[in-house]
Amino acid sequence: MRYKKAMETKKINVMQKLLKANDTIAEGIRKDLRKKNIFFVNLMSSPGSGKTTLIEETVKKLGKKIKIIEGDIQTTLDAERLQKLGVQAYQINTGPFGGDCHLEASWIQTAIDELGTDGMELLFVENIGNLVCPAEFDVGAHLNVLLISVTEGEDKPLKYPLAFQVSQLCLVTKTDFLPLKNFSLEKLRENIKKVNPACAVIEVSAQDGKGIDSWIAILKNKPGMK
Ligand SMILES: Nc1nc2c(ncn2[C@@H]2O[C@H](COP(=O)(O)OP(=O)(O)O)[C@@H](O)[C@H]2O)c(=O)[nH]1
Ligand SMILES: [Mg+2]
Repeated sequence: MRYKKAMETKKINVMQKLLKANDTIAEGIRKDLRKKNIFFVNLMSSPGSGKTTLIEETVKKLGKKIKIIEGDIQTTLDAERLQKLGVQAYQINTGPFGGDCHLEASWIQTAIDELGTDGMELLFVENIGNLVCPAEFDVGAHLNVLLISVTEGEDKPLKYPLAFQVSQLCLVTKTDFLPLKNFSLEKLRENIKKVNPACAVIEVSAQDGKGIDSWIAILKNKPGMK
């Protein structure tokens, strides 16, 4: 029993050290990109909420000054989707290294070094699809954005509060599905407010273009960078 407790304490210490080291690297990334006037946005969501699609729509509007770091356990599919639009995208796969479900700041630094910062005005990280682990690791972004699609249910902010608490903006995606769904936007907004009253919320649809102009305006305004 005492041995188990000692092991647990050791585990907590290691995790705290790991997170502290990660935070230091993340802060360095944030400062360095701010100096270079590069706005860094971290997109988090469940798999399939529309992260890559939103980046595609953003690239179509803002062009090639965008670079992207893609996080997935396996495949280079998302990086390939974006490269087709003529932008630089760097794929990180965690599968060969144990299948981590988050990205760490040191990996982001390596990816930035590989991409180079010349000509870059906006950097996206598409984090690994889930509402748990990415919220625990600061990647050095100026803005954390949480996407939640209308097909996921209004209860997710209550079930996965940390993901909503570390985000300054929540995008409710796939609103074109609303007429087909038994889903209350009001209830979702209420639940987001319960866990993070400061989180801004906008509704978007890549299908019919709803909210995309507001999203682009937010990116141009660079909240969190100044
Ligand atoms: N109807 C609808 N489908 C969408 C929208 N955004 C994304 N999708 C679809 O949802 C699926 C998952 O999108 P994807 O961008 O790959 O999600 P990711 O896993 O978060 O990167 C794809 O089939 C997209 O075409 C949207 O606004 N409306
Ligand atoms: Mg994707």
